[in-house]
Amino acid sequence: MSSDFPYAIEPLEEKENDAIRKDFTGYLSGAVRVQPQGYFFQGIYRQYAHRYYNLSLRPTDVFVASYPKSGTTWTQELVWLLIHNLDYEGAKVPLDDRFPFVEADHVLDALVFQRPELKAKMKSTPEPGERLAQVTKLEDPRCIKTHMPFSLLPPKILDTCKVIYVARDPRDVVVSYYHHHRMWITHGFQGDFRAFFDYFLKDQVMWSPFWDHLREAWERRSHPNLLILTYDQLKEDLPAVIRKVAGFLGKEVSQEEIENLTKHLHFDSMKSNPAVNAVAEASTGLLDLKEGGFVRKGKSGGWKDYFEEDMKERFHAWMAEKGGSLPKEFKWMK
Ligand code: PPS
Repeated sequence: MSSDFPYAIEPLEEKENDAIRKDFTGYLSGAVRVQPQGYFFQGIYRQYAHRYYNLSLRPTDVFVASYPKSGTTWTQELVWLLIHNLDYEGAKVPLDDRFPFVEADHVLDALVFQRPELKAKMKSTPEPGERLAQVTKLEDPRCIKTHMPFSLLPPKILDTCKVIYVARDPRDVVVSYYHHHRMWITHGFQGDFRAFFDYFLKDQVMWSPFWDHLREAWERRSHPNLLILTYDQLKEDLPAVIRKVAGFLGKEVSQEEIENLTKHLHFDSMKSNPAVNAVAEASTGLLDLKEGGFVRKGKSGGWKDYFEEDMKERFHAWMAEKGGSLPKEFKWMK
């Protein structure tokens, strides 16, 4: 703990770390937890924690924040287009360059700098801190993606800039996150879905615990600079979400513009759009577009094809115990 980062970062038990290093071949620096909530990260996070927490903010910044696999990319594309007055030509640039992921460095470093055999496979190798530097160099208005919970972001974030937080049913999140962990060599997950499910329920995956992450956003929901959306809302009525986000960002959109944007953001068009479906990242060697690709199935309720009976019960008990009133607020538990 230091004055520029107020939380303790503790390593996991050595036995737990050994299992994690074996099952997640990208996690060479092992894993740590940030107390008091126990947020789980690769050990390399130690080098970045204070830099994320003290990120210099601008009043024109717009953040899209989420627990991973909650509809971040979908929301980013929507937000970027609204902010840039529906510049579809400009939106052909890879999303990651237009709307960088501020904490990407701490996912990349372990792989690139400690595993020479993987480095050899990469077509280009990011430098440490490169992604954070990219964010600091962006012109206004900056669009920034983060998976950090509020407590690990700059404390003044909501008093300074706008944040759109998107949340998704954790049962769909765990399925999507499983495929994600198998696709990205930065995670390199070796196990099957059941094994990943166990890690998820133990909060031993990056950016967990899920419920604390969501609760931190929910507690701030009345702040005028925070808008909370859900993946289900985007699925059920995208034009209504576009109107809501436009209002939040102070943008006017006509009916025709809403219709065109709805078409652009449709699952089929996102799936075939190389600027948003991680083709650029795949070309560097960082991920292998297997497992159905980055824009994969795009379903609500797809978890039903993955969960066996005992898993349904365990997940339900976990939601009831850890989620408190949240699963009901979000209509994820009947
Ligand atoms: S990440 O890696 O955390 O930023 O991933 P994230 O973007 O949050 O989530 C990826 C999931 O969102 C789905 N997706 C969409 N669903 C419906 N319509 C559209 N347009 C869309 N774009 C992305 C994507 O397919 C991932 O979900 P799964 O369940 O894996 O398909």
